[in-house]
Amino acid sequence: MSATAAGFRSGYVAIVGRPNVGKSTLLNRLVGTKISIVSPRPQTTRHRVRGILTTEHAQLVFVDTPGFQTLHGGALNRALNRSVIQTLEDVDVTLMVVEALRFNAGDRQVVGLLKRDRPAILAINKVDLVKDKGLLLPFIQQAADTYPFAEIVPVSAERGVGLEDLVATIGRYLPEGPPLYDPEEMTDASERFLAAELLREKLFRLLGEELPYATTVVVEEFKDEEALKRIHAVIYVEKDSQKAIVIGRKGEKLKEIASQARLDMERLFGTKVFLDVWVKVRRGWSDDERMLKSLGFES
Ligand SMILES: Nc1nc2c(ncn2[C@@H]2O[C@H](COP(=O)(O)OP(=O)(O)OP(=O)(O)O)[C@@H](O)[C@H]2O)c(=O)[nH]1
Ligand SMILES: [Mg+2]
Repeated sequence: MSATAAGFRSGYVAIVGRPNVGKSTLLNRLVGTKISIVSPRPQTTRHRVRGILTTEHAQLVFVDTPGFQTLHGGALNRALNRSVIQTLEDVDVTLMVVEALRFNAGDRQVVGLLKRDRPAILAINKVDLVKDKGLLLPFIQQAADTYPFAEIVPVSAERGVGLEDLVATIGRYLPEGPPLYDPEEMTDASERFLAAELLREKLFRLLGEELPYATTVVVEEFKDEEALKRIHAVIYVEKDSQKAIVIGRKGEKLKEIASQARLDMERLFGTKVFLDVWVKVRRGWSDDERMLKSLGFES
């Protein structure tokens, strides 16, 4: 197998950054499949999601992380931030993501988390939004003055610009070694986890204001049947009034949420899906360490 040839490199790469800079979009684009959910709202990602990219020369195991933020308190946000900090300890290379021409206090906080004992590469994302490309060079210079990044690479995760260069660059900083995962694999996440996430993504995309932040999803049953997968999921909310909004008039909202999620699941799994979704109230779930644990969040 050529993958174990001399000079092959492999390792873990943490994708970190403040919320909404495009970390999950980048992971999906790098791996070539949607394994991490994406929405226009900050703080969409709540779990570490691993995506595997195997090339002729290297295997990069990306770990997508929640956007690091300190504006909101609460047990959930503390748990998310802890998981970012833990991930940084566990990886070989850090890939920090920022938005082109923006380097704000949130980005500086993330810089403060970087470990000086291992390489950090900066991806400047969303360059497709920069009309005057002449502004990029001074921005790169400014970023370089902020931290001793090993490399700085401009990209557009959405358009797929600069990604080959990024992959080759990261590869050079990984230790030599055989692949850590089967080269055919794209993620180690279970279908059950991915199903819960796809449903959660629809909550982020279809519910207004603060509501997505008051919701979480648990898949209670995931059954492989002959020609279909049977999935039973529960959307947890904080209060009765939120439950009514998620369900909507005559159940229309919930129907839309479930039907979009089902289509995504069918696309990802390549089979028919029967999806049954219930909405339940669990008062204060997002600010209760014990409840978070029972809902599948790492402590
Ligand atoms: N124009 C443009 N938009 C992008 C690009 N990459 C991501 N986006 C958009 O930015 C928004 C946030 O993307 P995500 O991938 O969810 O960002 P994230 O950093 O994972 O966010 P959190 O998980 O909330 O921390 C979405 O609306 C994406 O479509 C890009 O290269 N160009
Ligand atoms: Mg994300």
